[in-house]
Amino acid sequence: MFGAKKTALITGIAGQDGGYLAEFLIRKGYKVHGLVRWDSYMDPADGLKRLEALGLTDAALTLHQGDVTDAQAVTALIKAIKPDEIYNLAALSHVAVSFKTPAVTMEINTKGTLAILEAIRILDMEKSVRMYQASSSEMFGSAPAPQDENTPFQPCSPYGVAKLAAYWLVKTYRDAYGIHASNGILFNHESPARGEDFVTRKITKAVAAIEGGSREVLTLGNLESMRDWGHARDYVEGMWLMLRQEKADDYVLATGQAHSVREFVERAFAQIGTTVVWSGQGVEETGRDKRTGRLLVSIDPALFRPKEVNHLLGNARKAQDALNWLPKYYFDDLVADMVNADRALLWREAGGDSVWKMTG
Ligand code: G4F
Repeated sequence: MFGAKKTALITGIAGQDGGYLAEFLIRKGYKVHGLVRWDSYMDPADGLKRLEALGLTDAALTLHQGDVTDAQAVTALIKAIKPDEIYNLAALSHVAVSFKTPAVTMEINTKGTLAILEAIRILDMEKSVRMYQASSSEMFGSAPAPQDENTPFQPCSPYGVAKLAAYWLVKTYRDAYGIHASNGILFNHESPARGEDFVTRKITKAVAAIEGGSREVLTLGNLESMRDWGHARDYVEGMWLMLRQEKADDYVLATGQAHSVREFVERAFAQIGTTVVWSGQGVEETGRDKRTGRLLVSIDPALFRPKEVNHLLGNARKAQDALNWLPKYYFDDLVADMVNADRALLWREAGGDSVWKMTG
């Protein structure tokens, strides 16, 4: 497809999207470099497990230990590897955690982005590199659904505010210095590689464990929030497509369908043949197995956030028209993929196997 091999740098390569994007780019013939934070590097069994699971070992890509908040080191790395494309996926990505660590969230999510933009400018790489910035639908916050590129942002969390500041930095550097930098405003995207502290994976892991008998009850917070959930595999392709455009721009990626956390729970249990019936109100609400009456779901007030984003529903029309991007996975396929992957994981663990193929 290309003459010379293209070089890409992915920050946050150890995360869900980082792994899928690295796999995608390697298949496209790229030489991939990844920036990995010290704690992922020091505990490779845990920190690099997604890359290992995708079969992405050191032979397939080059990992660099570092941190996006270290501006000098980021500049030195970009100078050394001279990437054609930079995908900035490094972030503190858990919204609830951002309420507990707001300053760290701003450091990583905003100043980390600034470090990359400044490196491009300082190194005079404005015309030689293209940048993708992982912006987020969380920036829409309490803006009424559906949301698209023209919806005014109303962030509701330190995470959303930090991502919005980074979004504006990207636009500002694009306009001021002519840098080819695009914001992907991605709605929630999940997969079997999703972290277990996000609600979808928490649910699918618990459903598999309840089915397998190793767990009793799933405990959740707000069941009513609506999210537009897609599959991470579809979304990394969208990131790459944004950098194929002659002009940098900002794009929403979403499925155009929203479901509540409650519906996700129901669909996930349906995947193992269980119907959930609900009773009670608020924190007293419970979900039980319709057939046996067994308690399956309870509510913990500690899992509610200081401020909630109630309804995210994306309109990805612009990406469809300009990038020819359409998701392949919708809600039912996504839930099925995640529950089945967690069932398989449990089987392998029960058989003494680790799902993550470790290489010494
Ligand atoms: O899975 P979540 O933690 O994802 P959230 O907050 O929507 O953020 C994700 O999507 C954003 C895109 O819009 C990304 F930018 C961000 O990095 C991240 O990937 O929570 C989803 C919903 C929330 O309303 C939350 O209050 O689920 C609700 N929820 C209910 N019980 C729970 C739980 N969330 C978590 N994490 N854990 C619970 O027990």
